Amino acid sequence: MSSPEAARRALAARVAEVASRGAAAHQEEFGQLAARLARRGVDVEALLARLASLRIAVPSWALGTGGTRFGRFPEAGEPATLFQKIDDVAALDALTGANGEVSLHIPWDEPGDVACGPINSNTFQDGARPNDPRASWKFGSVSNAFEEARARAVDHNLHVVDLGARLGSRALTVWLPDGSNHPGQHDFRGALDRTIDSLRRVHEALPPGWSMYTEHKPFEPAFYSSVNPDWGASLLVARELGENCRCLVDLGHHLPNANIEQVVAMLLRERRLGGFHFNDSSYGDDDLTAGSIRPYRLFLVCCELAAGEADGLVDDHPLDLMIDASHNIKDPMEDILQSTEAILLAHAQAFLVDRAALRAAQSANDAALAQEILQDGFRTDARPLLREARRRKGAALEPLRAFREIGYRAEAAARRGHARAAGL
Ligand code: RM4
Ligand code: MN
Ligand code: MN
Repeated sequence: MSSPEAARRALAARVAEVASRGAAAHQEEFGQLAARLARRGVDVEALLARLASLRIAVPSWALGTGGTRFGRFPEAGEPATLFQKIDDVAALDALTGANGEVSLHIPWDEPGDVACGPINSNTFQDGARPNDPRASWKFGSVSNAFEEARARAVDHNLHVVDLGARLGSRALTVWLPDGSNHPGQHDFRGALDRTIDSLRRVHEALPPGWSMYTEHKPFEPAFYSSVNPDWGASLLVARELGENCRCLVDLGHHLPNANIEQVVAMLLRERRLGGFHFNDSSYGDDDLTAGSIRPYRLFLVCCELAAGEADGLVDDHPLDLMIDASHNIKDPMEDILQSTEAILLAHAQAFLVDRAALRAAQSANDAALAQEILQDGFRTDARPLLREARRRKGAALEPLRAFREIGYRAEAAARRGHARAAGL
């Protein structure tokens, strides 16, 4: 049997072989775009280097088919263990050159030995004490009225930090299920006080160099109120906890028509933006492929990131970019490849916006020109830049097509059968 190292080398060789077939067509398209951009004064090499440096972490919980409360339809060949998930992440990275990091969810993916990005605690399920009224998380975790339930939630987060520290992670993402289902059920102020008090104990125990990210969400699983419902509350919590706490923006965690790009701008201004969970949605926390419903909004978010970066607002803390999607009917890896492509493309288009010209138009109150400048970036087909950045890394020109051509899933199905791992 071949070693994992040999398997990875074989995979890279197959990816390279597929890429070589499209090389001539790519060179022609890239050459034309690069020449056009250079004439406009774009430093194409610098842009390629910036694109090549983007890292999009893969959530361990998204490597298997998710589903809804109505049912799940898992495919053969899905990973059954964390090690198989890590193999899938390595394959995604071989294809995109941008997915080298995994974001683990504890206890779903309590690992052996892997390198990881931000690590996630889980107080929304309670396998340990579900029916113990003083200790269960049924009525909340860090905000619970009972001290014992809160203490368990704090301990769980400390355990996750401890694991993360051993794995080389540098950040804890805290998304809380805490909230209420019925008006009057919660003392809003008391619940927030208890939340801050509990999270302070976690924040104070963070190892040096670590960050904590608070992830807001307006509803679900609680349907009347959430303890951290929006960016304002998230910022408030982060400020009260201290300088190592920042806010994480999950694009699906906003009420309809919320101006998420403005939220991003505000958090950047406060230097409290920690990172993203990228996905897309029509209705709520749909967890659909990034950029599949509102690609223009994704672009506008990336424009704020590009502007914040240019203005030095992320110098002290690079942003953690992650996917948080769920795959009900698609092959999970194919969906992650599509999300990764959409996120990279939106970044590339945002980097292409002539920011000096945009600022001049804004200063002159020229709304029409400002819009033209912005949309010029969005309307540029920047895909040849992504392909070139990948080509230079030995990754695939077209990751999704290559994924199919190398027959990754069929081979995984032959090896793994129909078992599947725990998770969403
Ligand atoms: C939540 C939130 C968290 C994710 C869980 C599974 O809605 O988005 O980030 O960890 O779902
Ligand atoms: Mn999320
Ligand atoms: Mn979510």
